[in-house]
Amino acid sequence: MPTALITGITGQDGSYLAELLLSKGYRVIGMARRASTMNHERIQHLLDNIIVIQGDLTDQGSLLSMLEEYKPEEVYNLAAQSFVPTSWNQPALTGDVTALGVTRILEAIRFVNSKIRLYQASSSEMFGKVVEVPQQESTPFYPRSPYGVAKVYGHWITVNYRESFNLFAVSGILFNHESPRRGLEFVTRKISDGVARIKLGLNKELRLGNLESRRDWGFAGDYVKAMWSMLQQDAPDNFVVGTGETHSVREFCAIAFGHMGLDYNDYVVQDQRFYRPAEVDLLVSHPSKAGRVLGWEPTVDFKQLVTMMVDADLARLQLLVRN
Ligand code: NAP
Ligand code: F7E
Repeated sequence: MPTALITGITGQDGSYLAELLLSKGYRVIGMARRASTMNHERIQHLLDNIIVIQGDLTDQGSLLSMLEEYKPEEVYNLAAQSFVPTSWNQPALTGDVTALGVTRILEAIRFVNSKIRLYQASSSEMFGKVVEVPQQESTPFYPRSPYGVAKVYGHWITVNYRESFNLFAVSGILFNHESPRRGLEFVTRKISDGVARIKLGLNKELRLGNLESRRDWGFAGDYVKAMWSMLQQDAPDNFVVGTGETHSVREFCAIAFGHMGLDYNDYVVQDQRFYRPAEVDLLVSHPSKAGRVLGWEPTVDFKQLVTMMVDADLARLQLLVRN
């Protein structure tokens, strides 16, 4: 039975990846940081089948000791300060966790067992103010937030340790992926939750920022399959993963409200508070390498993703209202 360690197991992707690895017969170890209240909501249904241990990307010792104790063959580094607006309020913390945290994981692998395979969760935010459309593995980076800058560091230190120390370290450059488990502050989930609340009469409006920015949105459950597949290749590499389609926040709203028989124009209020100091206007992937080498392709299209999220939030809130 192979062992995999997932940092960021309590996050959206951590929960889907844990499910995938369990279904493949892995022993799954999840690293979670200590909090005064439990935040195991996304992995509650898995707790009997996985081992959750305390650790933190800012703490080198915790990373070293977990590799020594659990001896994983694969490490998936999903932990990060991942919310872009927070990266302007807490830029140093974002750099410590999202950038230097990657070096700490790489150092732990180098010292404990350099045969361990590492997946680093890189991001389309690295393309930022895009210099070519669509974006592929060779597209130069132009990050637009402290988060994007930190991810560029994480990407290059991964490549550097691959080249310096011959580690099997891959960088998955994933475009936005969403699900009913997405954090409530990200725009897709904010919209699906907002629509469901308006439908149930719990809210009257939904306040958003820039409706014109465009993203390449896919389903998180599909993307964790690409992560796993990258670690099963003969050699480590970088891969862009996305749908190859781009849609605006406005389009997301139109479908989400439309699905409930509502017109978004009647409810969405644009609010300067949700605009960013520097925006990423347009992201769209060219994922042909992932298709060719990994055999990966998305199974959920944009409309299915939006309606899946709205339906899930409606069902969740209906249950809450009833109780
Ligand atoms: P997420 O839901 O925000 O999860 C982030 C995880 O990191 C959480 O488990 C969080 O723990 C943990 N974490 C934060 N700071 C930590 C620290 N100092 N030490 C240890 N753990 C820490 O993010 P996600 O959407 O699942 O994304 C997973 C990874 O992919 C992230 O690295 C993200 O930047 C990257 N990424 C995401 C997307 C996307 O569209 N989702 C696209 C490209 C790349 P708590 O639960 O305690 O907060
Ligand atoms: O914003 C616009 C906002 O916060 C998407 C993270 O997973 O994906 C995510 O980063 C767009 C932006 O995600 C609101 O200005 C409008 O243009 O959902 P988001 P993100 O910044 O793309 C990448 C790939 C990651 O790696 C990150 O970790 O939506 N937008 N109005 C809004 N965004 C938010 N959050 N809230 C609004 O009210």
